[in-house]
Amino acid sequence: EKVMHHKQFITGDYDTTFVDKTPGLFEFRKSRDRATRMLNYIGDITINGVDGAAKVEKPEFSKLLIPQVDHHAPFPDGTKQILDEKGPEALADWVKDQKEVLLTDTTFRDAHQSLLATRIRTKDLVQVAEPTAKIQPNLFSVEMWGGATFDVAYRFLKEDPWVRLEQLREQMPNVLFQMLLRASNAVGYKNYPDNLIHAFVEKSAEKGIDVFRIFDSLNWFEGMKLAIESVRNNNKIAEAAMCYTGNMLDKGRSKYDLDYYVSLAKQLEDAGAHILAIKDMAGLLKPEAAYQLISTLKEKTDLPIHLHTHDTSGNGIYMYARAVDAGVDIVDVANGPLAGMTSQPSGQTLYHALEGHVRQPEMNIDAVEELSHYWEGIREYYSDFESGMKSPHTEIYNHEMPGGQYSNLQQQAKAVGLGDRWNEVKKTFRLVNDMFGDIVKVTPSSKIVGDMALFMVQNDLSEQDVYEKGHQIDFPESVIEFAAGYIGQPYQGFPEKLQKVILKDKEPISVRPGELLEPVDFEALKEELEKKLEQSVTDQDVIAYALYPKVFLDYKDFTDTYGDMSVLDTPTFFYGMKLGEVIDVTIEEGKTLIINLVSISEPKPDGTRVIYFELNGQTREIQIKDKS
Ligand code: 3PY
Ligand code: ZN
Repeated sequence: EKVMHHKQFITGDYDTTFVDKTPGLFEFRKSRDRATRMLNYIGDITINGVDGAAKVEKPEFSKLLIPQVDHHAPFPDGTKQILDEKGPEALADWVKDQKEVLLTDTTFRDAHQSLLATRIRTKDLVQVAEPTAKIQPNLFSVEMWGGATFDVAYRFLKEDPWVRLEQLREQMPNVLFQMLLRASNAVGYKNYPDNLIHAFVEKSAEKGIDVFRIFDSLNWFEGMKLAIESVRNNNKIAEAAMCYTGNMLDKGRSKYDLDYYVSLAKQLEDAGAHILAIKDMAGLLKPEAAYQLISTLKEKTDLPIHLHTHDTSGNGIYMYARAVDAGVDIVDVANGPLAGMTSQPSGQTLYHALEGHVRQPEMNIDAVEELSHYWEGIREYYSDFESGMKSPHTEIYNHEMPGGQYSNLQQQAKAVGLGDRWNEVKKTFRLVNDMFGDIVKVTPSSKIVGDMALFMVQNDLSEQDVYEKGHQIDFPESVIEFAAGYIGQPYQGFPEKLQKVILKDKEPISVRPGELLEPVDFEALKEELEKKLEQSVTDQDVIAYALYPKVFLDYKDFTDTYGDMSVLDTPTFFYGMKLGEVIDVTIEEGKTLIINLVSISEPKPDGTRVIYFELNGQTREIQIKDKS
């Protein structure tokens, strides 16, 4: 009652600052019932649209087609059982013994990271998890975590990535779960203290991750050792990745040649990797290069080889076919409707491409096509996040931007007014790469190259200008950190002349940044967090807070205000409701709310609108400030 009549509440203007300024009401807000908080969220989205985005009329979507599988039938055994019963070494041996090429399905992670800005929500993944696990029990793994999913879940989807892991694990008990781990950068964009990496790996393993694909954004072996060790200590699969960059076939560009990859692979094997991954994050690996690289690696190491690519150029399937001939053990594919372009090649396409080949992957193709009907529907939900790339893009071989970065950098360029100079930005991206000494470009090093490219275009700086006037220029923070050694050491070092220009009097470091960082005091951090939030927190919360303090607190703030909105269907989450629409929302097992949006008033002089809902048959009024 007291809360309902508080002036600020009535205006609907009650973000956290409201709580900070009026702490006496805190308890009341907390106890506001779940349904009211949910109606506030739906009301706000209906009137104002999602954060920052202009309000859009809710489109009509077709009904989702979820393949029917027998819920009572047990899950067929898969790779998960092999790992759990026999351990990672035996699993690696099993992989090498398979005649057919094995598949990792990336639909749950990299595919939507690369096509839809990582926006697919947990609900949309969980409802197809059991069908996927029953239709494709012979997958090597499902990649469903890591990379950008962790950050984006909290930041934009307002859901807890650990809950995603837990819920999917329940629905897919038979297939290995795989995540992408940015070595010392974990699932973030900077180096973290060693004990945070250990804690993150340990908790992820405990909660259900089996395969950790570990990469360093500069292919710096020193940066990867710790994560490999950490995964091994948890008895999970350490899949060490070499990022493929440049063009092995170009004899005029010899920095990353066959010998380079072979010697890195051997180092990773000696460090205890169970599987070797080739991570072709930009889709630069051409078919003949793949053939040479993989046949040589098969000869020079004993490791199974797992190949990852992005189909940006349109060469993905042919490249995979050559890799299969060379003996690759596992390749990454996505389900058709979320495949192609900046995503992975389609699994179904590969299946058909290899018909008649002794290594054709096993697939219940008709059932997999049923799954594709589901993903087709899901992709519609997220059309606002499409990058707009409509056709194969061979320019990738020039600019070398990773699959996930292209649309991101394009958005960033637009945001700073460089939308119509996009071609110049792409050219400058490559120029910066060459100025930096031709480096591996993948999160976070790719972001640094992007920052520098935008900076140069924005300030009309040529390469010459940078050397001549650079002493008076303040470069972007990320570029300075890179030149100072804080994201690790690039192969063959950082060009000295440019390093001096960027760093001025600052001295670069040459040790592993993690060695210089204070370990996280988890006890103290937990106390701090519980005090801040006035509630008890889990170990997972503490780890998330250590990785992303602000993102995590903003997420908690959201759930304090609105509750857990991961229970809403995706169209309602993004677009709110239409007049007269009825939805049902299961907020917990056996507890469903039927919500009807009855009417919306004209704005009052202060801009507030009254929204009338029917909630399980009872009228509810919600006041929302119209921000338009
Ligand atoms: C990530 O780090 O998120 C990537 O997908 C890199 O390719
Ligand atoms: Zn990728």
